[in-house]
Amino acid sequence: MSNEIPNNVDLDHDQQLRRALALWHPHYLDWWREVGPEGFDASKVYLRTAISVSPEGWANYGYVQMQDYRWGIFLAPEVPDRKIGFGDHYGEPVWQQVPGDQRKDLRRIIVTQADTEPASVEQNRLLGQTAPSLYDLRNIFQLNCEEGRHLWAMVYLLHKYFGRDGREEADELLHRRSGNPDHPRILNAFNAPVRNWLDYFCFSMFSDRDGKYQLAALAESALDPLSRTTRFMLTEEAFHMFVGESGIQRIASRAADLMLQSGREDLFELGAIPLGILQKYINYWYTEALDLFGGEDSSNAATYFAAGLKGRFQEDDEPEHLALDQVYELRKPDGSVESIPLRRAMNAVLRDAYVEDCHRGLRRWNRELEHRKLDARLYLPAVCFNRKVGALAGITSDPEGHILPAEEFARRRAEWLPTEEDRLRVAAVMKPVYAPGKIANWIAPPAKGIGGKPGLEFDYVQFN
Ligand code: BYC
Ligand code: FE
Ligand code: FE
Repeated sequence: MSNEIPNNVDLDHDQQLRRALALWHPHYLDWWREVGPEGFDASKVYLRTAISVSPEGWANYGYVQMQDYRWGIFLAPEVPDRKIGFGDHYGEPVWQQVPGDQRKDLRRIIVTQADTEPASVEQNRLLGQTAPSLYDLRNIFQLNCEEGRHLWAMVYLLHKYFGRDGREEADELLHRRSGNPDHPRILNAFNAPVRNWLDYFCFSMFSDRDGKYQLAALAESALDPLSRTTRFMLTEEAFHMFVGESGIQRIASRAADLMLQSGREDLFELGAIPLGILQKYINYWYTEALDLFGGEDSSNAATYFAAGLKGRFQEDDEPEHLALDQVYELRKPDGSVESIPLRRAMNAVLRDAYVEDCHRGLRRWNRELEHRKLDARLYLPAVCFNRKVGALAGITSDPEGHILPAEEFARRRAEWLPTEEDRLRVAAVMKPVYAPGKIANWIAPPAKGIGGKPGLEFDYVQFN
C-alpha cells in the first residue's frame, strides 16, 4: 500500500488503518471524478508531489494525470519531549492518543477543518475552462491536489484515532457538497460560489490565509498527531497563499499599466479588470474570511484553549500561556468597547493576527500603483463591514467602518460589493489562454515559473 500511498505513518504495519483506507479510497476517487477539476482527465499536469517530509522529498516535479496523483499521509517530524504549551494543562506532556473527555471537541474541530478541503476543490471545479495561462492552470490544479491531500491528512486522524465515529465522519466528508442547499459544507465561505479567476485569487489570498491561521492554532494542539499533521500542511499552505497574493498583484500591475497607457479607468473596454472591480472582490472575500474565525466572544473558543486543543498563532511568542484574568477589548463601530474575557476571545485574537498579515499583502499590491505614480490605492475594509458571523454581524457600515442606516447600505451596496453585472463583465474578459508563451490581457505574467521552469514559455499542462 505504501507504494500507492506515500506516507511516513508506517501504513504497511497498521492493519486497521489500511482496512479503513481501503474502503474510503475508492469513494475518494469517485468524489474526485464527480466534483474535482472538470474536463482535464486526460491532461498531463506538471505537478509537485510530496513523497517524504524531507526537503528533497518535496521538490518532486513531474507530469501526472490528476486522478493518478499520489495523495499521501505525512506528519511533520516529532518534537522530542514536547509539552503542552497553553491552557489548563500547560507544561504536561502532549497526548499521543485522544483523551476520552476531549473526544467530542477534537472530532468537531478536525471535521470542521477537514470539510473545508474538499469544499475548495468543488468550488474551483470549472475554473480550468477559463485559465489566463498554462502557468495559472497548472497552479490551480496543484492547489486542488494539495487540498485533496489535506483532506487525506484529516481523514487519517479520523480513521486512526476516532474508531467507528471517525469512519462515519470520513464518509460524510465525501457526501457534503459546496453550495448544496440540502447538504452544504459546514462553514459559509466554503459554500460561496467561486465563479471566476478574480474570485479564485481572492479566495486563495483570504480563505487559504484563514487556513494558515487555523492550522497554526491547531499546530499548537496538545494532541500531538494533530499538531504534526497540521505543521506539515502549513508547508503546503505557503504556496496557496502565494498564488492568491501574487495573482492579485499581477492583476493590479496589469491594470496599472493599462491605466497609464490608455489614460482610462474603465479597463473592461480594453479586455482587462478595472481596479474598482478588483476592490469589490477584495471587499467580498476578505469579509467572508473574517467570518471564518467564528464569534469574537465564543465559549467554544474558551473551552478549546483551556483544554489545550487550539492555541494562539505562534503561542510560544506570547508572554504567558494561561490567558486568565485578562480581557480582550472589542471596539465596536459606534465607539463602544466590549470587554471579553481573553479565553473567550481567542477567535478574535487569531483574527487580529490574520488581519495584520492581510495588510502586508495589501502593501505589496499598492506598491505596484505607487511605483507607477498612480494615485489610486487598494484597501481592506474595516472589520465591521459586511459581516454575517459574530459580534459585528448585521451592522451596516461603509468599508471605512462608518455606520449607515440599513436602507442606505442597501442602496449603496453595489458601490462596494460585486453585482451580477460586474460578474458578467468579469466573465466576458476571462477567455482561456492555453498556449505556451501566451497570457490573457487582464493579468501580468508571473515573475518566475515553477520548479525552475520559465513562467510562460513552458507547457505546464499537456492536453491529450
Ligand atoms: N459559518 O463559538 P463560535 C482552510 C458556527 S480554512 C458557519 O462563534 P467556534 C482552507 C459554529 O460552528 C480553515 N457557521 O465559533 C482554506 C457554532 O455552531 P453551534 C478552516 C459558523 O465554534 C482554503 C456557532 O457558529 N479551519 O483550511 O469557535 C482552501 C458559534 O460558533 C461559522 C477551521 O475552521 C461560519 N463561518 O467556531 C481549503 C478550524 N463560524 O455550536 C482549506 C476548525 C462559526 O452553535 N474550526 N460557526 O452549532 C474551528 O476551530 C472553529 O470551529 C471555528 C470557529 C474557527 C470555525
Ligand atoms: Fe488546505
Ligand atoms: Fe490551501
